[in-house]
Amino acid sequence: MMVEPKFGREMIELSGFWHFKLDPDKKGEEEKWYEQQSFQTWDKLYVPAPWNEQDSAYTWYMGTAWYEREFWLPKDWSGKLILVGFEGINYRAKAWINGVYLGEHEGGFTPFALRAERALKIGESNRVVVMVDNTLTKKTVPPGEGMNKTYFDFFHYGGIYREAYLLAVSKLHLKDVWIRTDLKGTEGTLDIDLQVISELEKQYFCRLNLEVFDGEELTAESRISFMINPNAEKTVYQKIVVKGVKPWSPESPHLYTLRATLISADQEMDKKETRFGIRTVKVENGKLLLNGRPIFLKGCARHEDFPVLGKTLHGAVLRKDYGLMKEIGCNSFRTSNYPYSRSHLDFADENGFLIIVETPAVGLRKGVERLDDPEIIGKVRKMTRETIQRDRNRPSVVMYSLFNEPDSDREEFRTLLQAAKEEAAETDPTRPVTFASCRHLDDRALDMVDVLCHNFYYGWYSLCGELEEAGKVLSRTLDEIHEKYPEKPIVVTEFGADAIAGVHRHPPEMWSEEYQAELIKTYWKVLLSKDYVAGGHIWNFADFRVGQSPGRTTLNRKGIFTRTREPKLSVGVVKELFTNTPTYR
Ligand code: GCB
Repeated sequence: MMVEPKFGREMIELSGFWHFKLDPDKKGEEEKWYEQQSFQTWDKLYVPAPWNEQDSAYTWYMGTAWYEREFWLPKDWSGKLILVGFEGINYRAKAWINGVYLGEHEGGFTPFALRAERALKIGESNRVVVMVDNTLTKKTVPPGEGMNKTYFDFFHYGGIYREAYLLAVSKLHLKDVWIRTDLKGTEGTLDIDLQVISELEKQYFCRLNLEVFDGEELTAESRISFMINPNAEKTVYQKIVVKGVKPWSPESPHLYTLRATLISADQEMDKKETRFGIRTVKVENGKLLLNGRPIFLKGCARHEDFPVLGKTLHGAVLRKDYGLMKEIGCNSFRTSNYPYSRSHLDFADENGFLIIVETPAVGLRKGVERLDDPEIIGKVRKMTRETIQRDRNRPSVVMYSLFNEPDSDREEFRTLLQAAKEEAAETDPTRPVTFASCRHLDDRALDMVDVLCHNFYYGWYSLCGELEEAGKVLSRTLDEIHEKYPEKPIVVTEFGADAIAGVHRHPPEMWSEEYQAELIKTYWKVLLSKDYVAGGHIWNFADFRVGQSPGRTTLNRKGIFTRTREPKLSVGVVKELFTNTPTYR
């Protein structure tokens, strides 16, 4: 699986079997396991995939574990800058190559890359060792106290569960390309920031050739020249106008590619291709507008979860899920409760899905003593930045959700939200921001966001078995929220009921397939009756693994599909509801 489409650079993927060993007493660092020469006594696990479902001995393990593998580095990588990259390690990681410490990263859902050339042997075999620690505390983000005591409702997998790779770039290279788009009539404007890095000892004159491709056809181009100082970083800005634009939309998800070629001393130093779409997203007069038209988000919130693979959604599973979502008429989902993999969102760009990208800031409630604790604020800022930086060029991303169900009825939450908002605005001011609230009328921070997102469970956690009453309370609550904030569209980001596949009751009863289907119908009718509602997401697309508790029957069963994607009764109902709900209204 590619880390970026058409990376255009030299890469070595590190997928495959790695040696693996638990370190419950945390002795590994002191005993310098990273300097060890033989790993024959260690177990073997597949990467990428969490450790939990690869062996029953590891399923409930929380703590430190070690990974090791060897790889060959080709001779022609000499003289380049080399990074070892990890797309996702849950939760904390430290890495060594050939016994040399490279660095660490905290945060289970965002990518990181460490400089490696000082540790590497070119044209030889090399050894990479990674220590992973998935211990939860009240100060991790998300927080928790144990595998069955998470402050969030999904299984706490551990390990290297997204791709790992080595990447070679030249000493003068493009670190990042950021494209903001605007559209007026059929004319598109691209505001492009290109971050150039030089680790050369002399000042260099450079040229950047920018070419915009519509498929194979070159539709616009531009050139910029500049000087870059020795060992410096420079952000170069360029505006490009594209005429006769084919805008990106759910019904026509048209994608363009920007090819940036960096040239110095008549030599091509680097080339980076970035995929983007031209479209606008705005909140105006209480509506969420895509390309100027009020849009209605319909879909199911998701999780990255599948038997054995755990949090690693293999391309074949993603392909199947997108097929199913399209079949039943979805046009949207939220990456609840953390950013999903790049491939997950590549499909969204290609298939016209409207995505609310959520950061990993879930569970900031109950046991967390102070939400304005500087340590928590620091971690939330960093994860917000890393989440947005990765996905800000994607046309599918229409909103950032900065938290899921925080204690937003606590006054201190405003300080935390303010920090996350600042970070989001600095990283990308072009999308509306929100968070998923479960505090509704008691929420003290709704004034601070652009769109109101609410998770409702009337008829499940309250008003048990009382669907008619649940519908009335939902309707009343939505109206009251709307009265307080008439200028903000509302998206119902969660509603649902557990249904154990195969359990049937007439008349419908909680836990039966019929009850789930009836609840969805009841909610949908209410949502469609409010013109200030800009969408609804069923909780959840598929059943997913959770920790052990009396409220869960081994899985969270609110999926309309089972964990292995077999349909429950609701699927037919949802297909009917969604296909009869237009995308624009
Ligand atoms: C919620 C949470 C989600 C849970 C869901 C449930 O409000 O946002 O993480 O899984 O309810 O099923 O209880």
